Amino acid sequence: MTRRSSPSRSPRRPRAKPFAERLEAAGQGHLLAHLETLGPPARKALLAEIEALDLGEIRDALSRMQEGAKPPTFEPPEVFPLRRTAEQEALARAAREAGEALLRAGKVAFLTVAGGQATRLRWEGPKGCLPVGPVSGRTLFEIHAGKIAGTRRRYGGSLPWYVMTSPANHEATVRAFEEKSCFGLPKEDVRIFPQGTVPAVDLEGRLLLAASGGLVRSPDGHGGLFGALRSQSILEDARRRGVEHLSYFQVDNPLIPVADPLFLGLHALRRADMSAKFVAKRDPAEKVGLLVLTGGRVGCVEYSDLPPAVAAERDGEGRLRLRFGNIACHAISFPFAASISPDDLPFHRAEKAIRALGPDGREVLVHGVKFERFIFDALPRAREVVLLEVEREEEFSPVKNASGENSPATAAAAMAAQAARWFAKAGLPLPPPGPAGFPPVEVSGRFALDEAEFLERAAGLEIDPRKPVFLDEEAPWSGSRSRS
Ligand code: UD2
Repeated sequence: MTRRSSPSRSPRRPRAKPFAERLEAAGQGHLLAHLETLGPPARKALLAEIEALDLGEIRDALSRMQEGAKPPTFEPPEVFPLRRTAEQEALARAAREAGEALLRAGKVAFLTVAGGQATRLRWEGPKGCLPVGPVSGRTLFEIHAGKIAGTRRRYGGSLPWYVMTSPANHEATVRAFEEKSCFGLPKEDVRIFPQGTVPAVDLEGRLLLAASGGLVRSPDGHGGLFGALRSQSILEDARRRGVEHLSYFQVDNPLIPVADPLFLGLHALRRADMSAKFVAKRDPAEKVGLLVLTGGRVGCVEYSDLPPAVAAERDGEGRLRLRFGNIACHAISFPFAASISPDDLPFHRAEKAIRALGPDGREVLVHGVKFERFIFDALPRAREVVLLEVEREEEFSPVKNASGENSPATAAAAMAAQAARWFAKAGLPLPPPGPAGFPPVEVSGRFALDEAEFLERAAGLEIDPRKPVFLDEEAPWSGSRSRS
């Protein structure tokens, strides 16, 4: 919602009358009275903020969304499944090799979205600073950093990590990285950059004023990524480094492999623009977006936009007809990322109680609308898309809520369960389950990125099952480390 063009605008302050008229015409007349109450510096700042907006676009975004378009139809898309034919297995082998070659050649960058407001989590700091390691107590950022270090060690090269924050958690995120020396990664290969913001409005589309001065604004959603990649010169950095594919994942999922050679290879061999991973949806009510075919294009439909009767439909084999749960992990080719401009993605609205100044100038809770763009709305723009099915217990355990389902506790349990499966495969003894109900074992990405690497490295390991075990750093690691 920023002005794209500024036809014959004077660099000086706008003349009062046309500006006032423009505000009135855009339904923003209430701002005029407020401007009158401000001292010169605050007035100047607010004027500049309003001038930078495309007021018509705000009104359009609101009304477009209120129109209620004809409900679309959703079909199952073509996917690369877990149960594979011999032909698909052969393709998977070739793809894994192609993905590994890309990583070895330094043609991949890690891309994490870690902005947004962790309201559901009741957590003050950045979501990435949540401790979830079942034994180590490591944070989401540290866990991802460990896997990135493991990937760099395995494939060599200086694969960069781009981390998108929101203005509200940017400083805290930078501090968290600095305090731990970028978690052992070379500073020059880590770029932390903030996403943009969008003004919030009341239900009539009037801009809201913040008590701290200026307009109430909120992060522009993970779809704001494409704009931020440009404006924060991340595309430039990636181009300079020869990056061809972005391995995108969200900070809230500690199980996600940060750069999966199979996924990257399938994506590259198919010359796909943007690809996505999915897990089989558990039941019709599970709150997960669905990858579907709609209007002949692959897209993602939010669970809240899917009528319950459609969500419950079964196919001939008794499976959910639409079962392709989006785990928000994408491979994005560089030219495609560079081709998407922020305005290519629609705004979604979220109605919320928003703190803003009331007509009497005091702060109140206003029933209003925040706007967000979603990364998966870029999928229908992709000419080719690979949809790869993965095992939920190996790759998906997001942290969305403070407790219960999809919480730090379930993510810690999922990490420990994964480690326990690998231990069992390797014939290693397991400590008995602790008070949280799972055996206290954890494997850092620095030690092993997947089961195959774990089995290689675990050979000859001596484990003391009387203590919690955290396997990290150098391999082969002889011994175990306790949480303390
Ligand atoms: C998202 C998907 C959902 C499913 C699920 C998988 C949407 C609307 N829904 O659920 O379909 O795939 O993820 O986990 O996306 N973020 C930003 N900037 C923002 C907003 C969010 O960086 O302005 C980051 C945030 O830090 C987090 C991620 O995006 O890592 C997911 O955001 P969310 O938790 O709001 O998404 P959610 O739970 O609606």
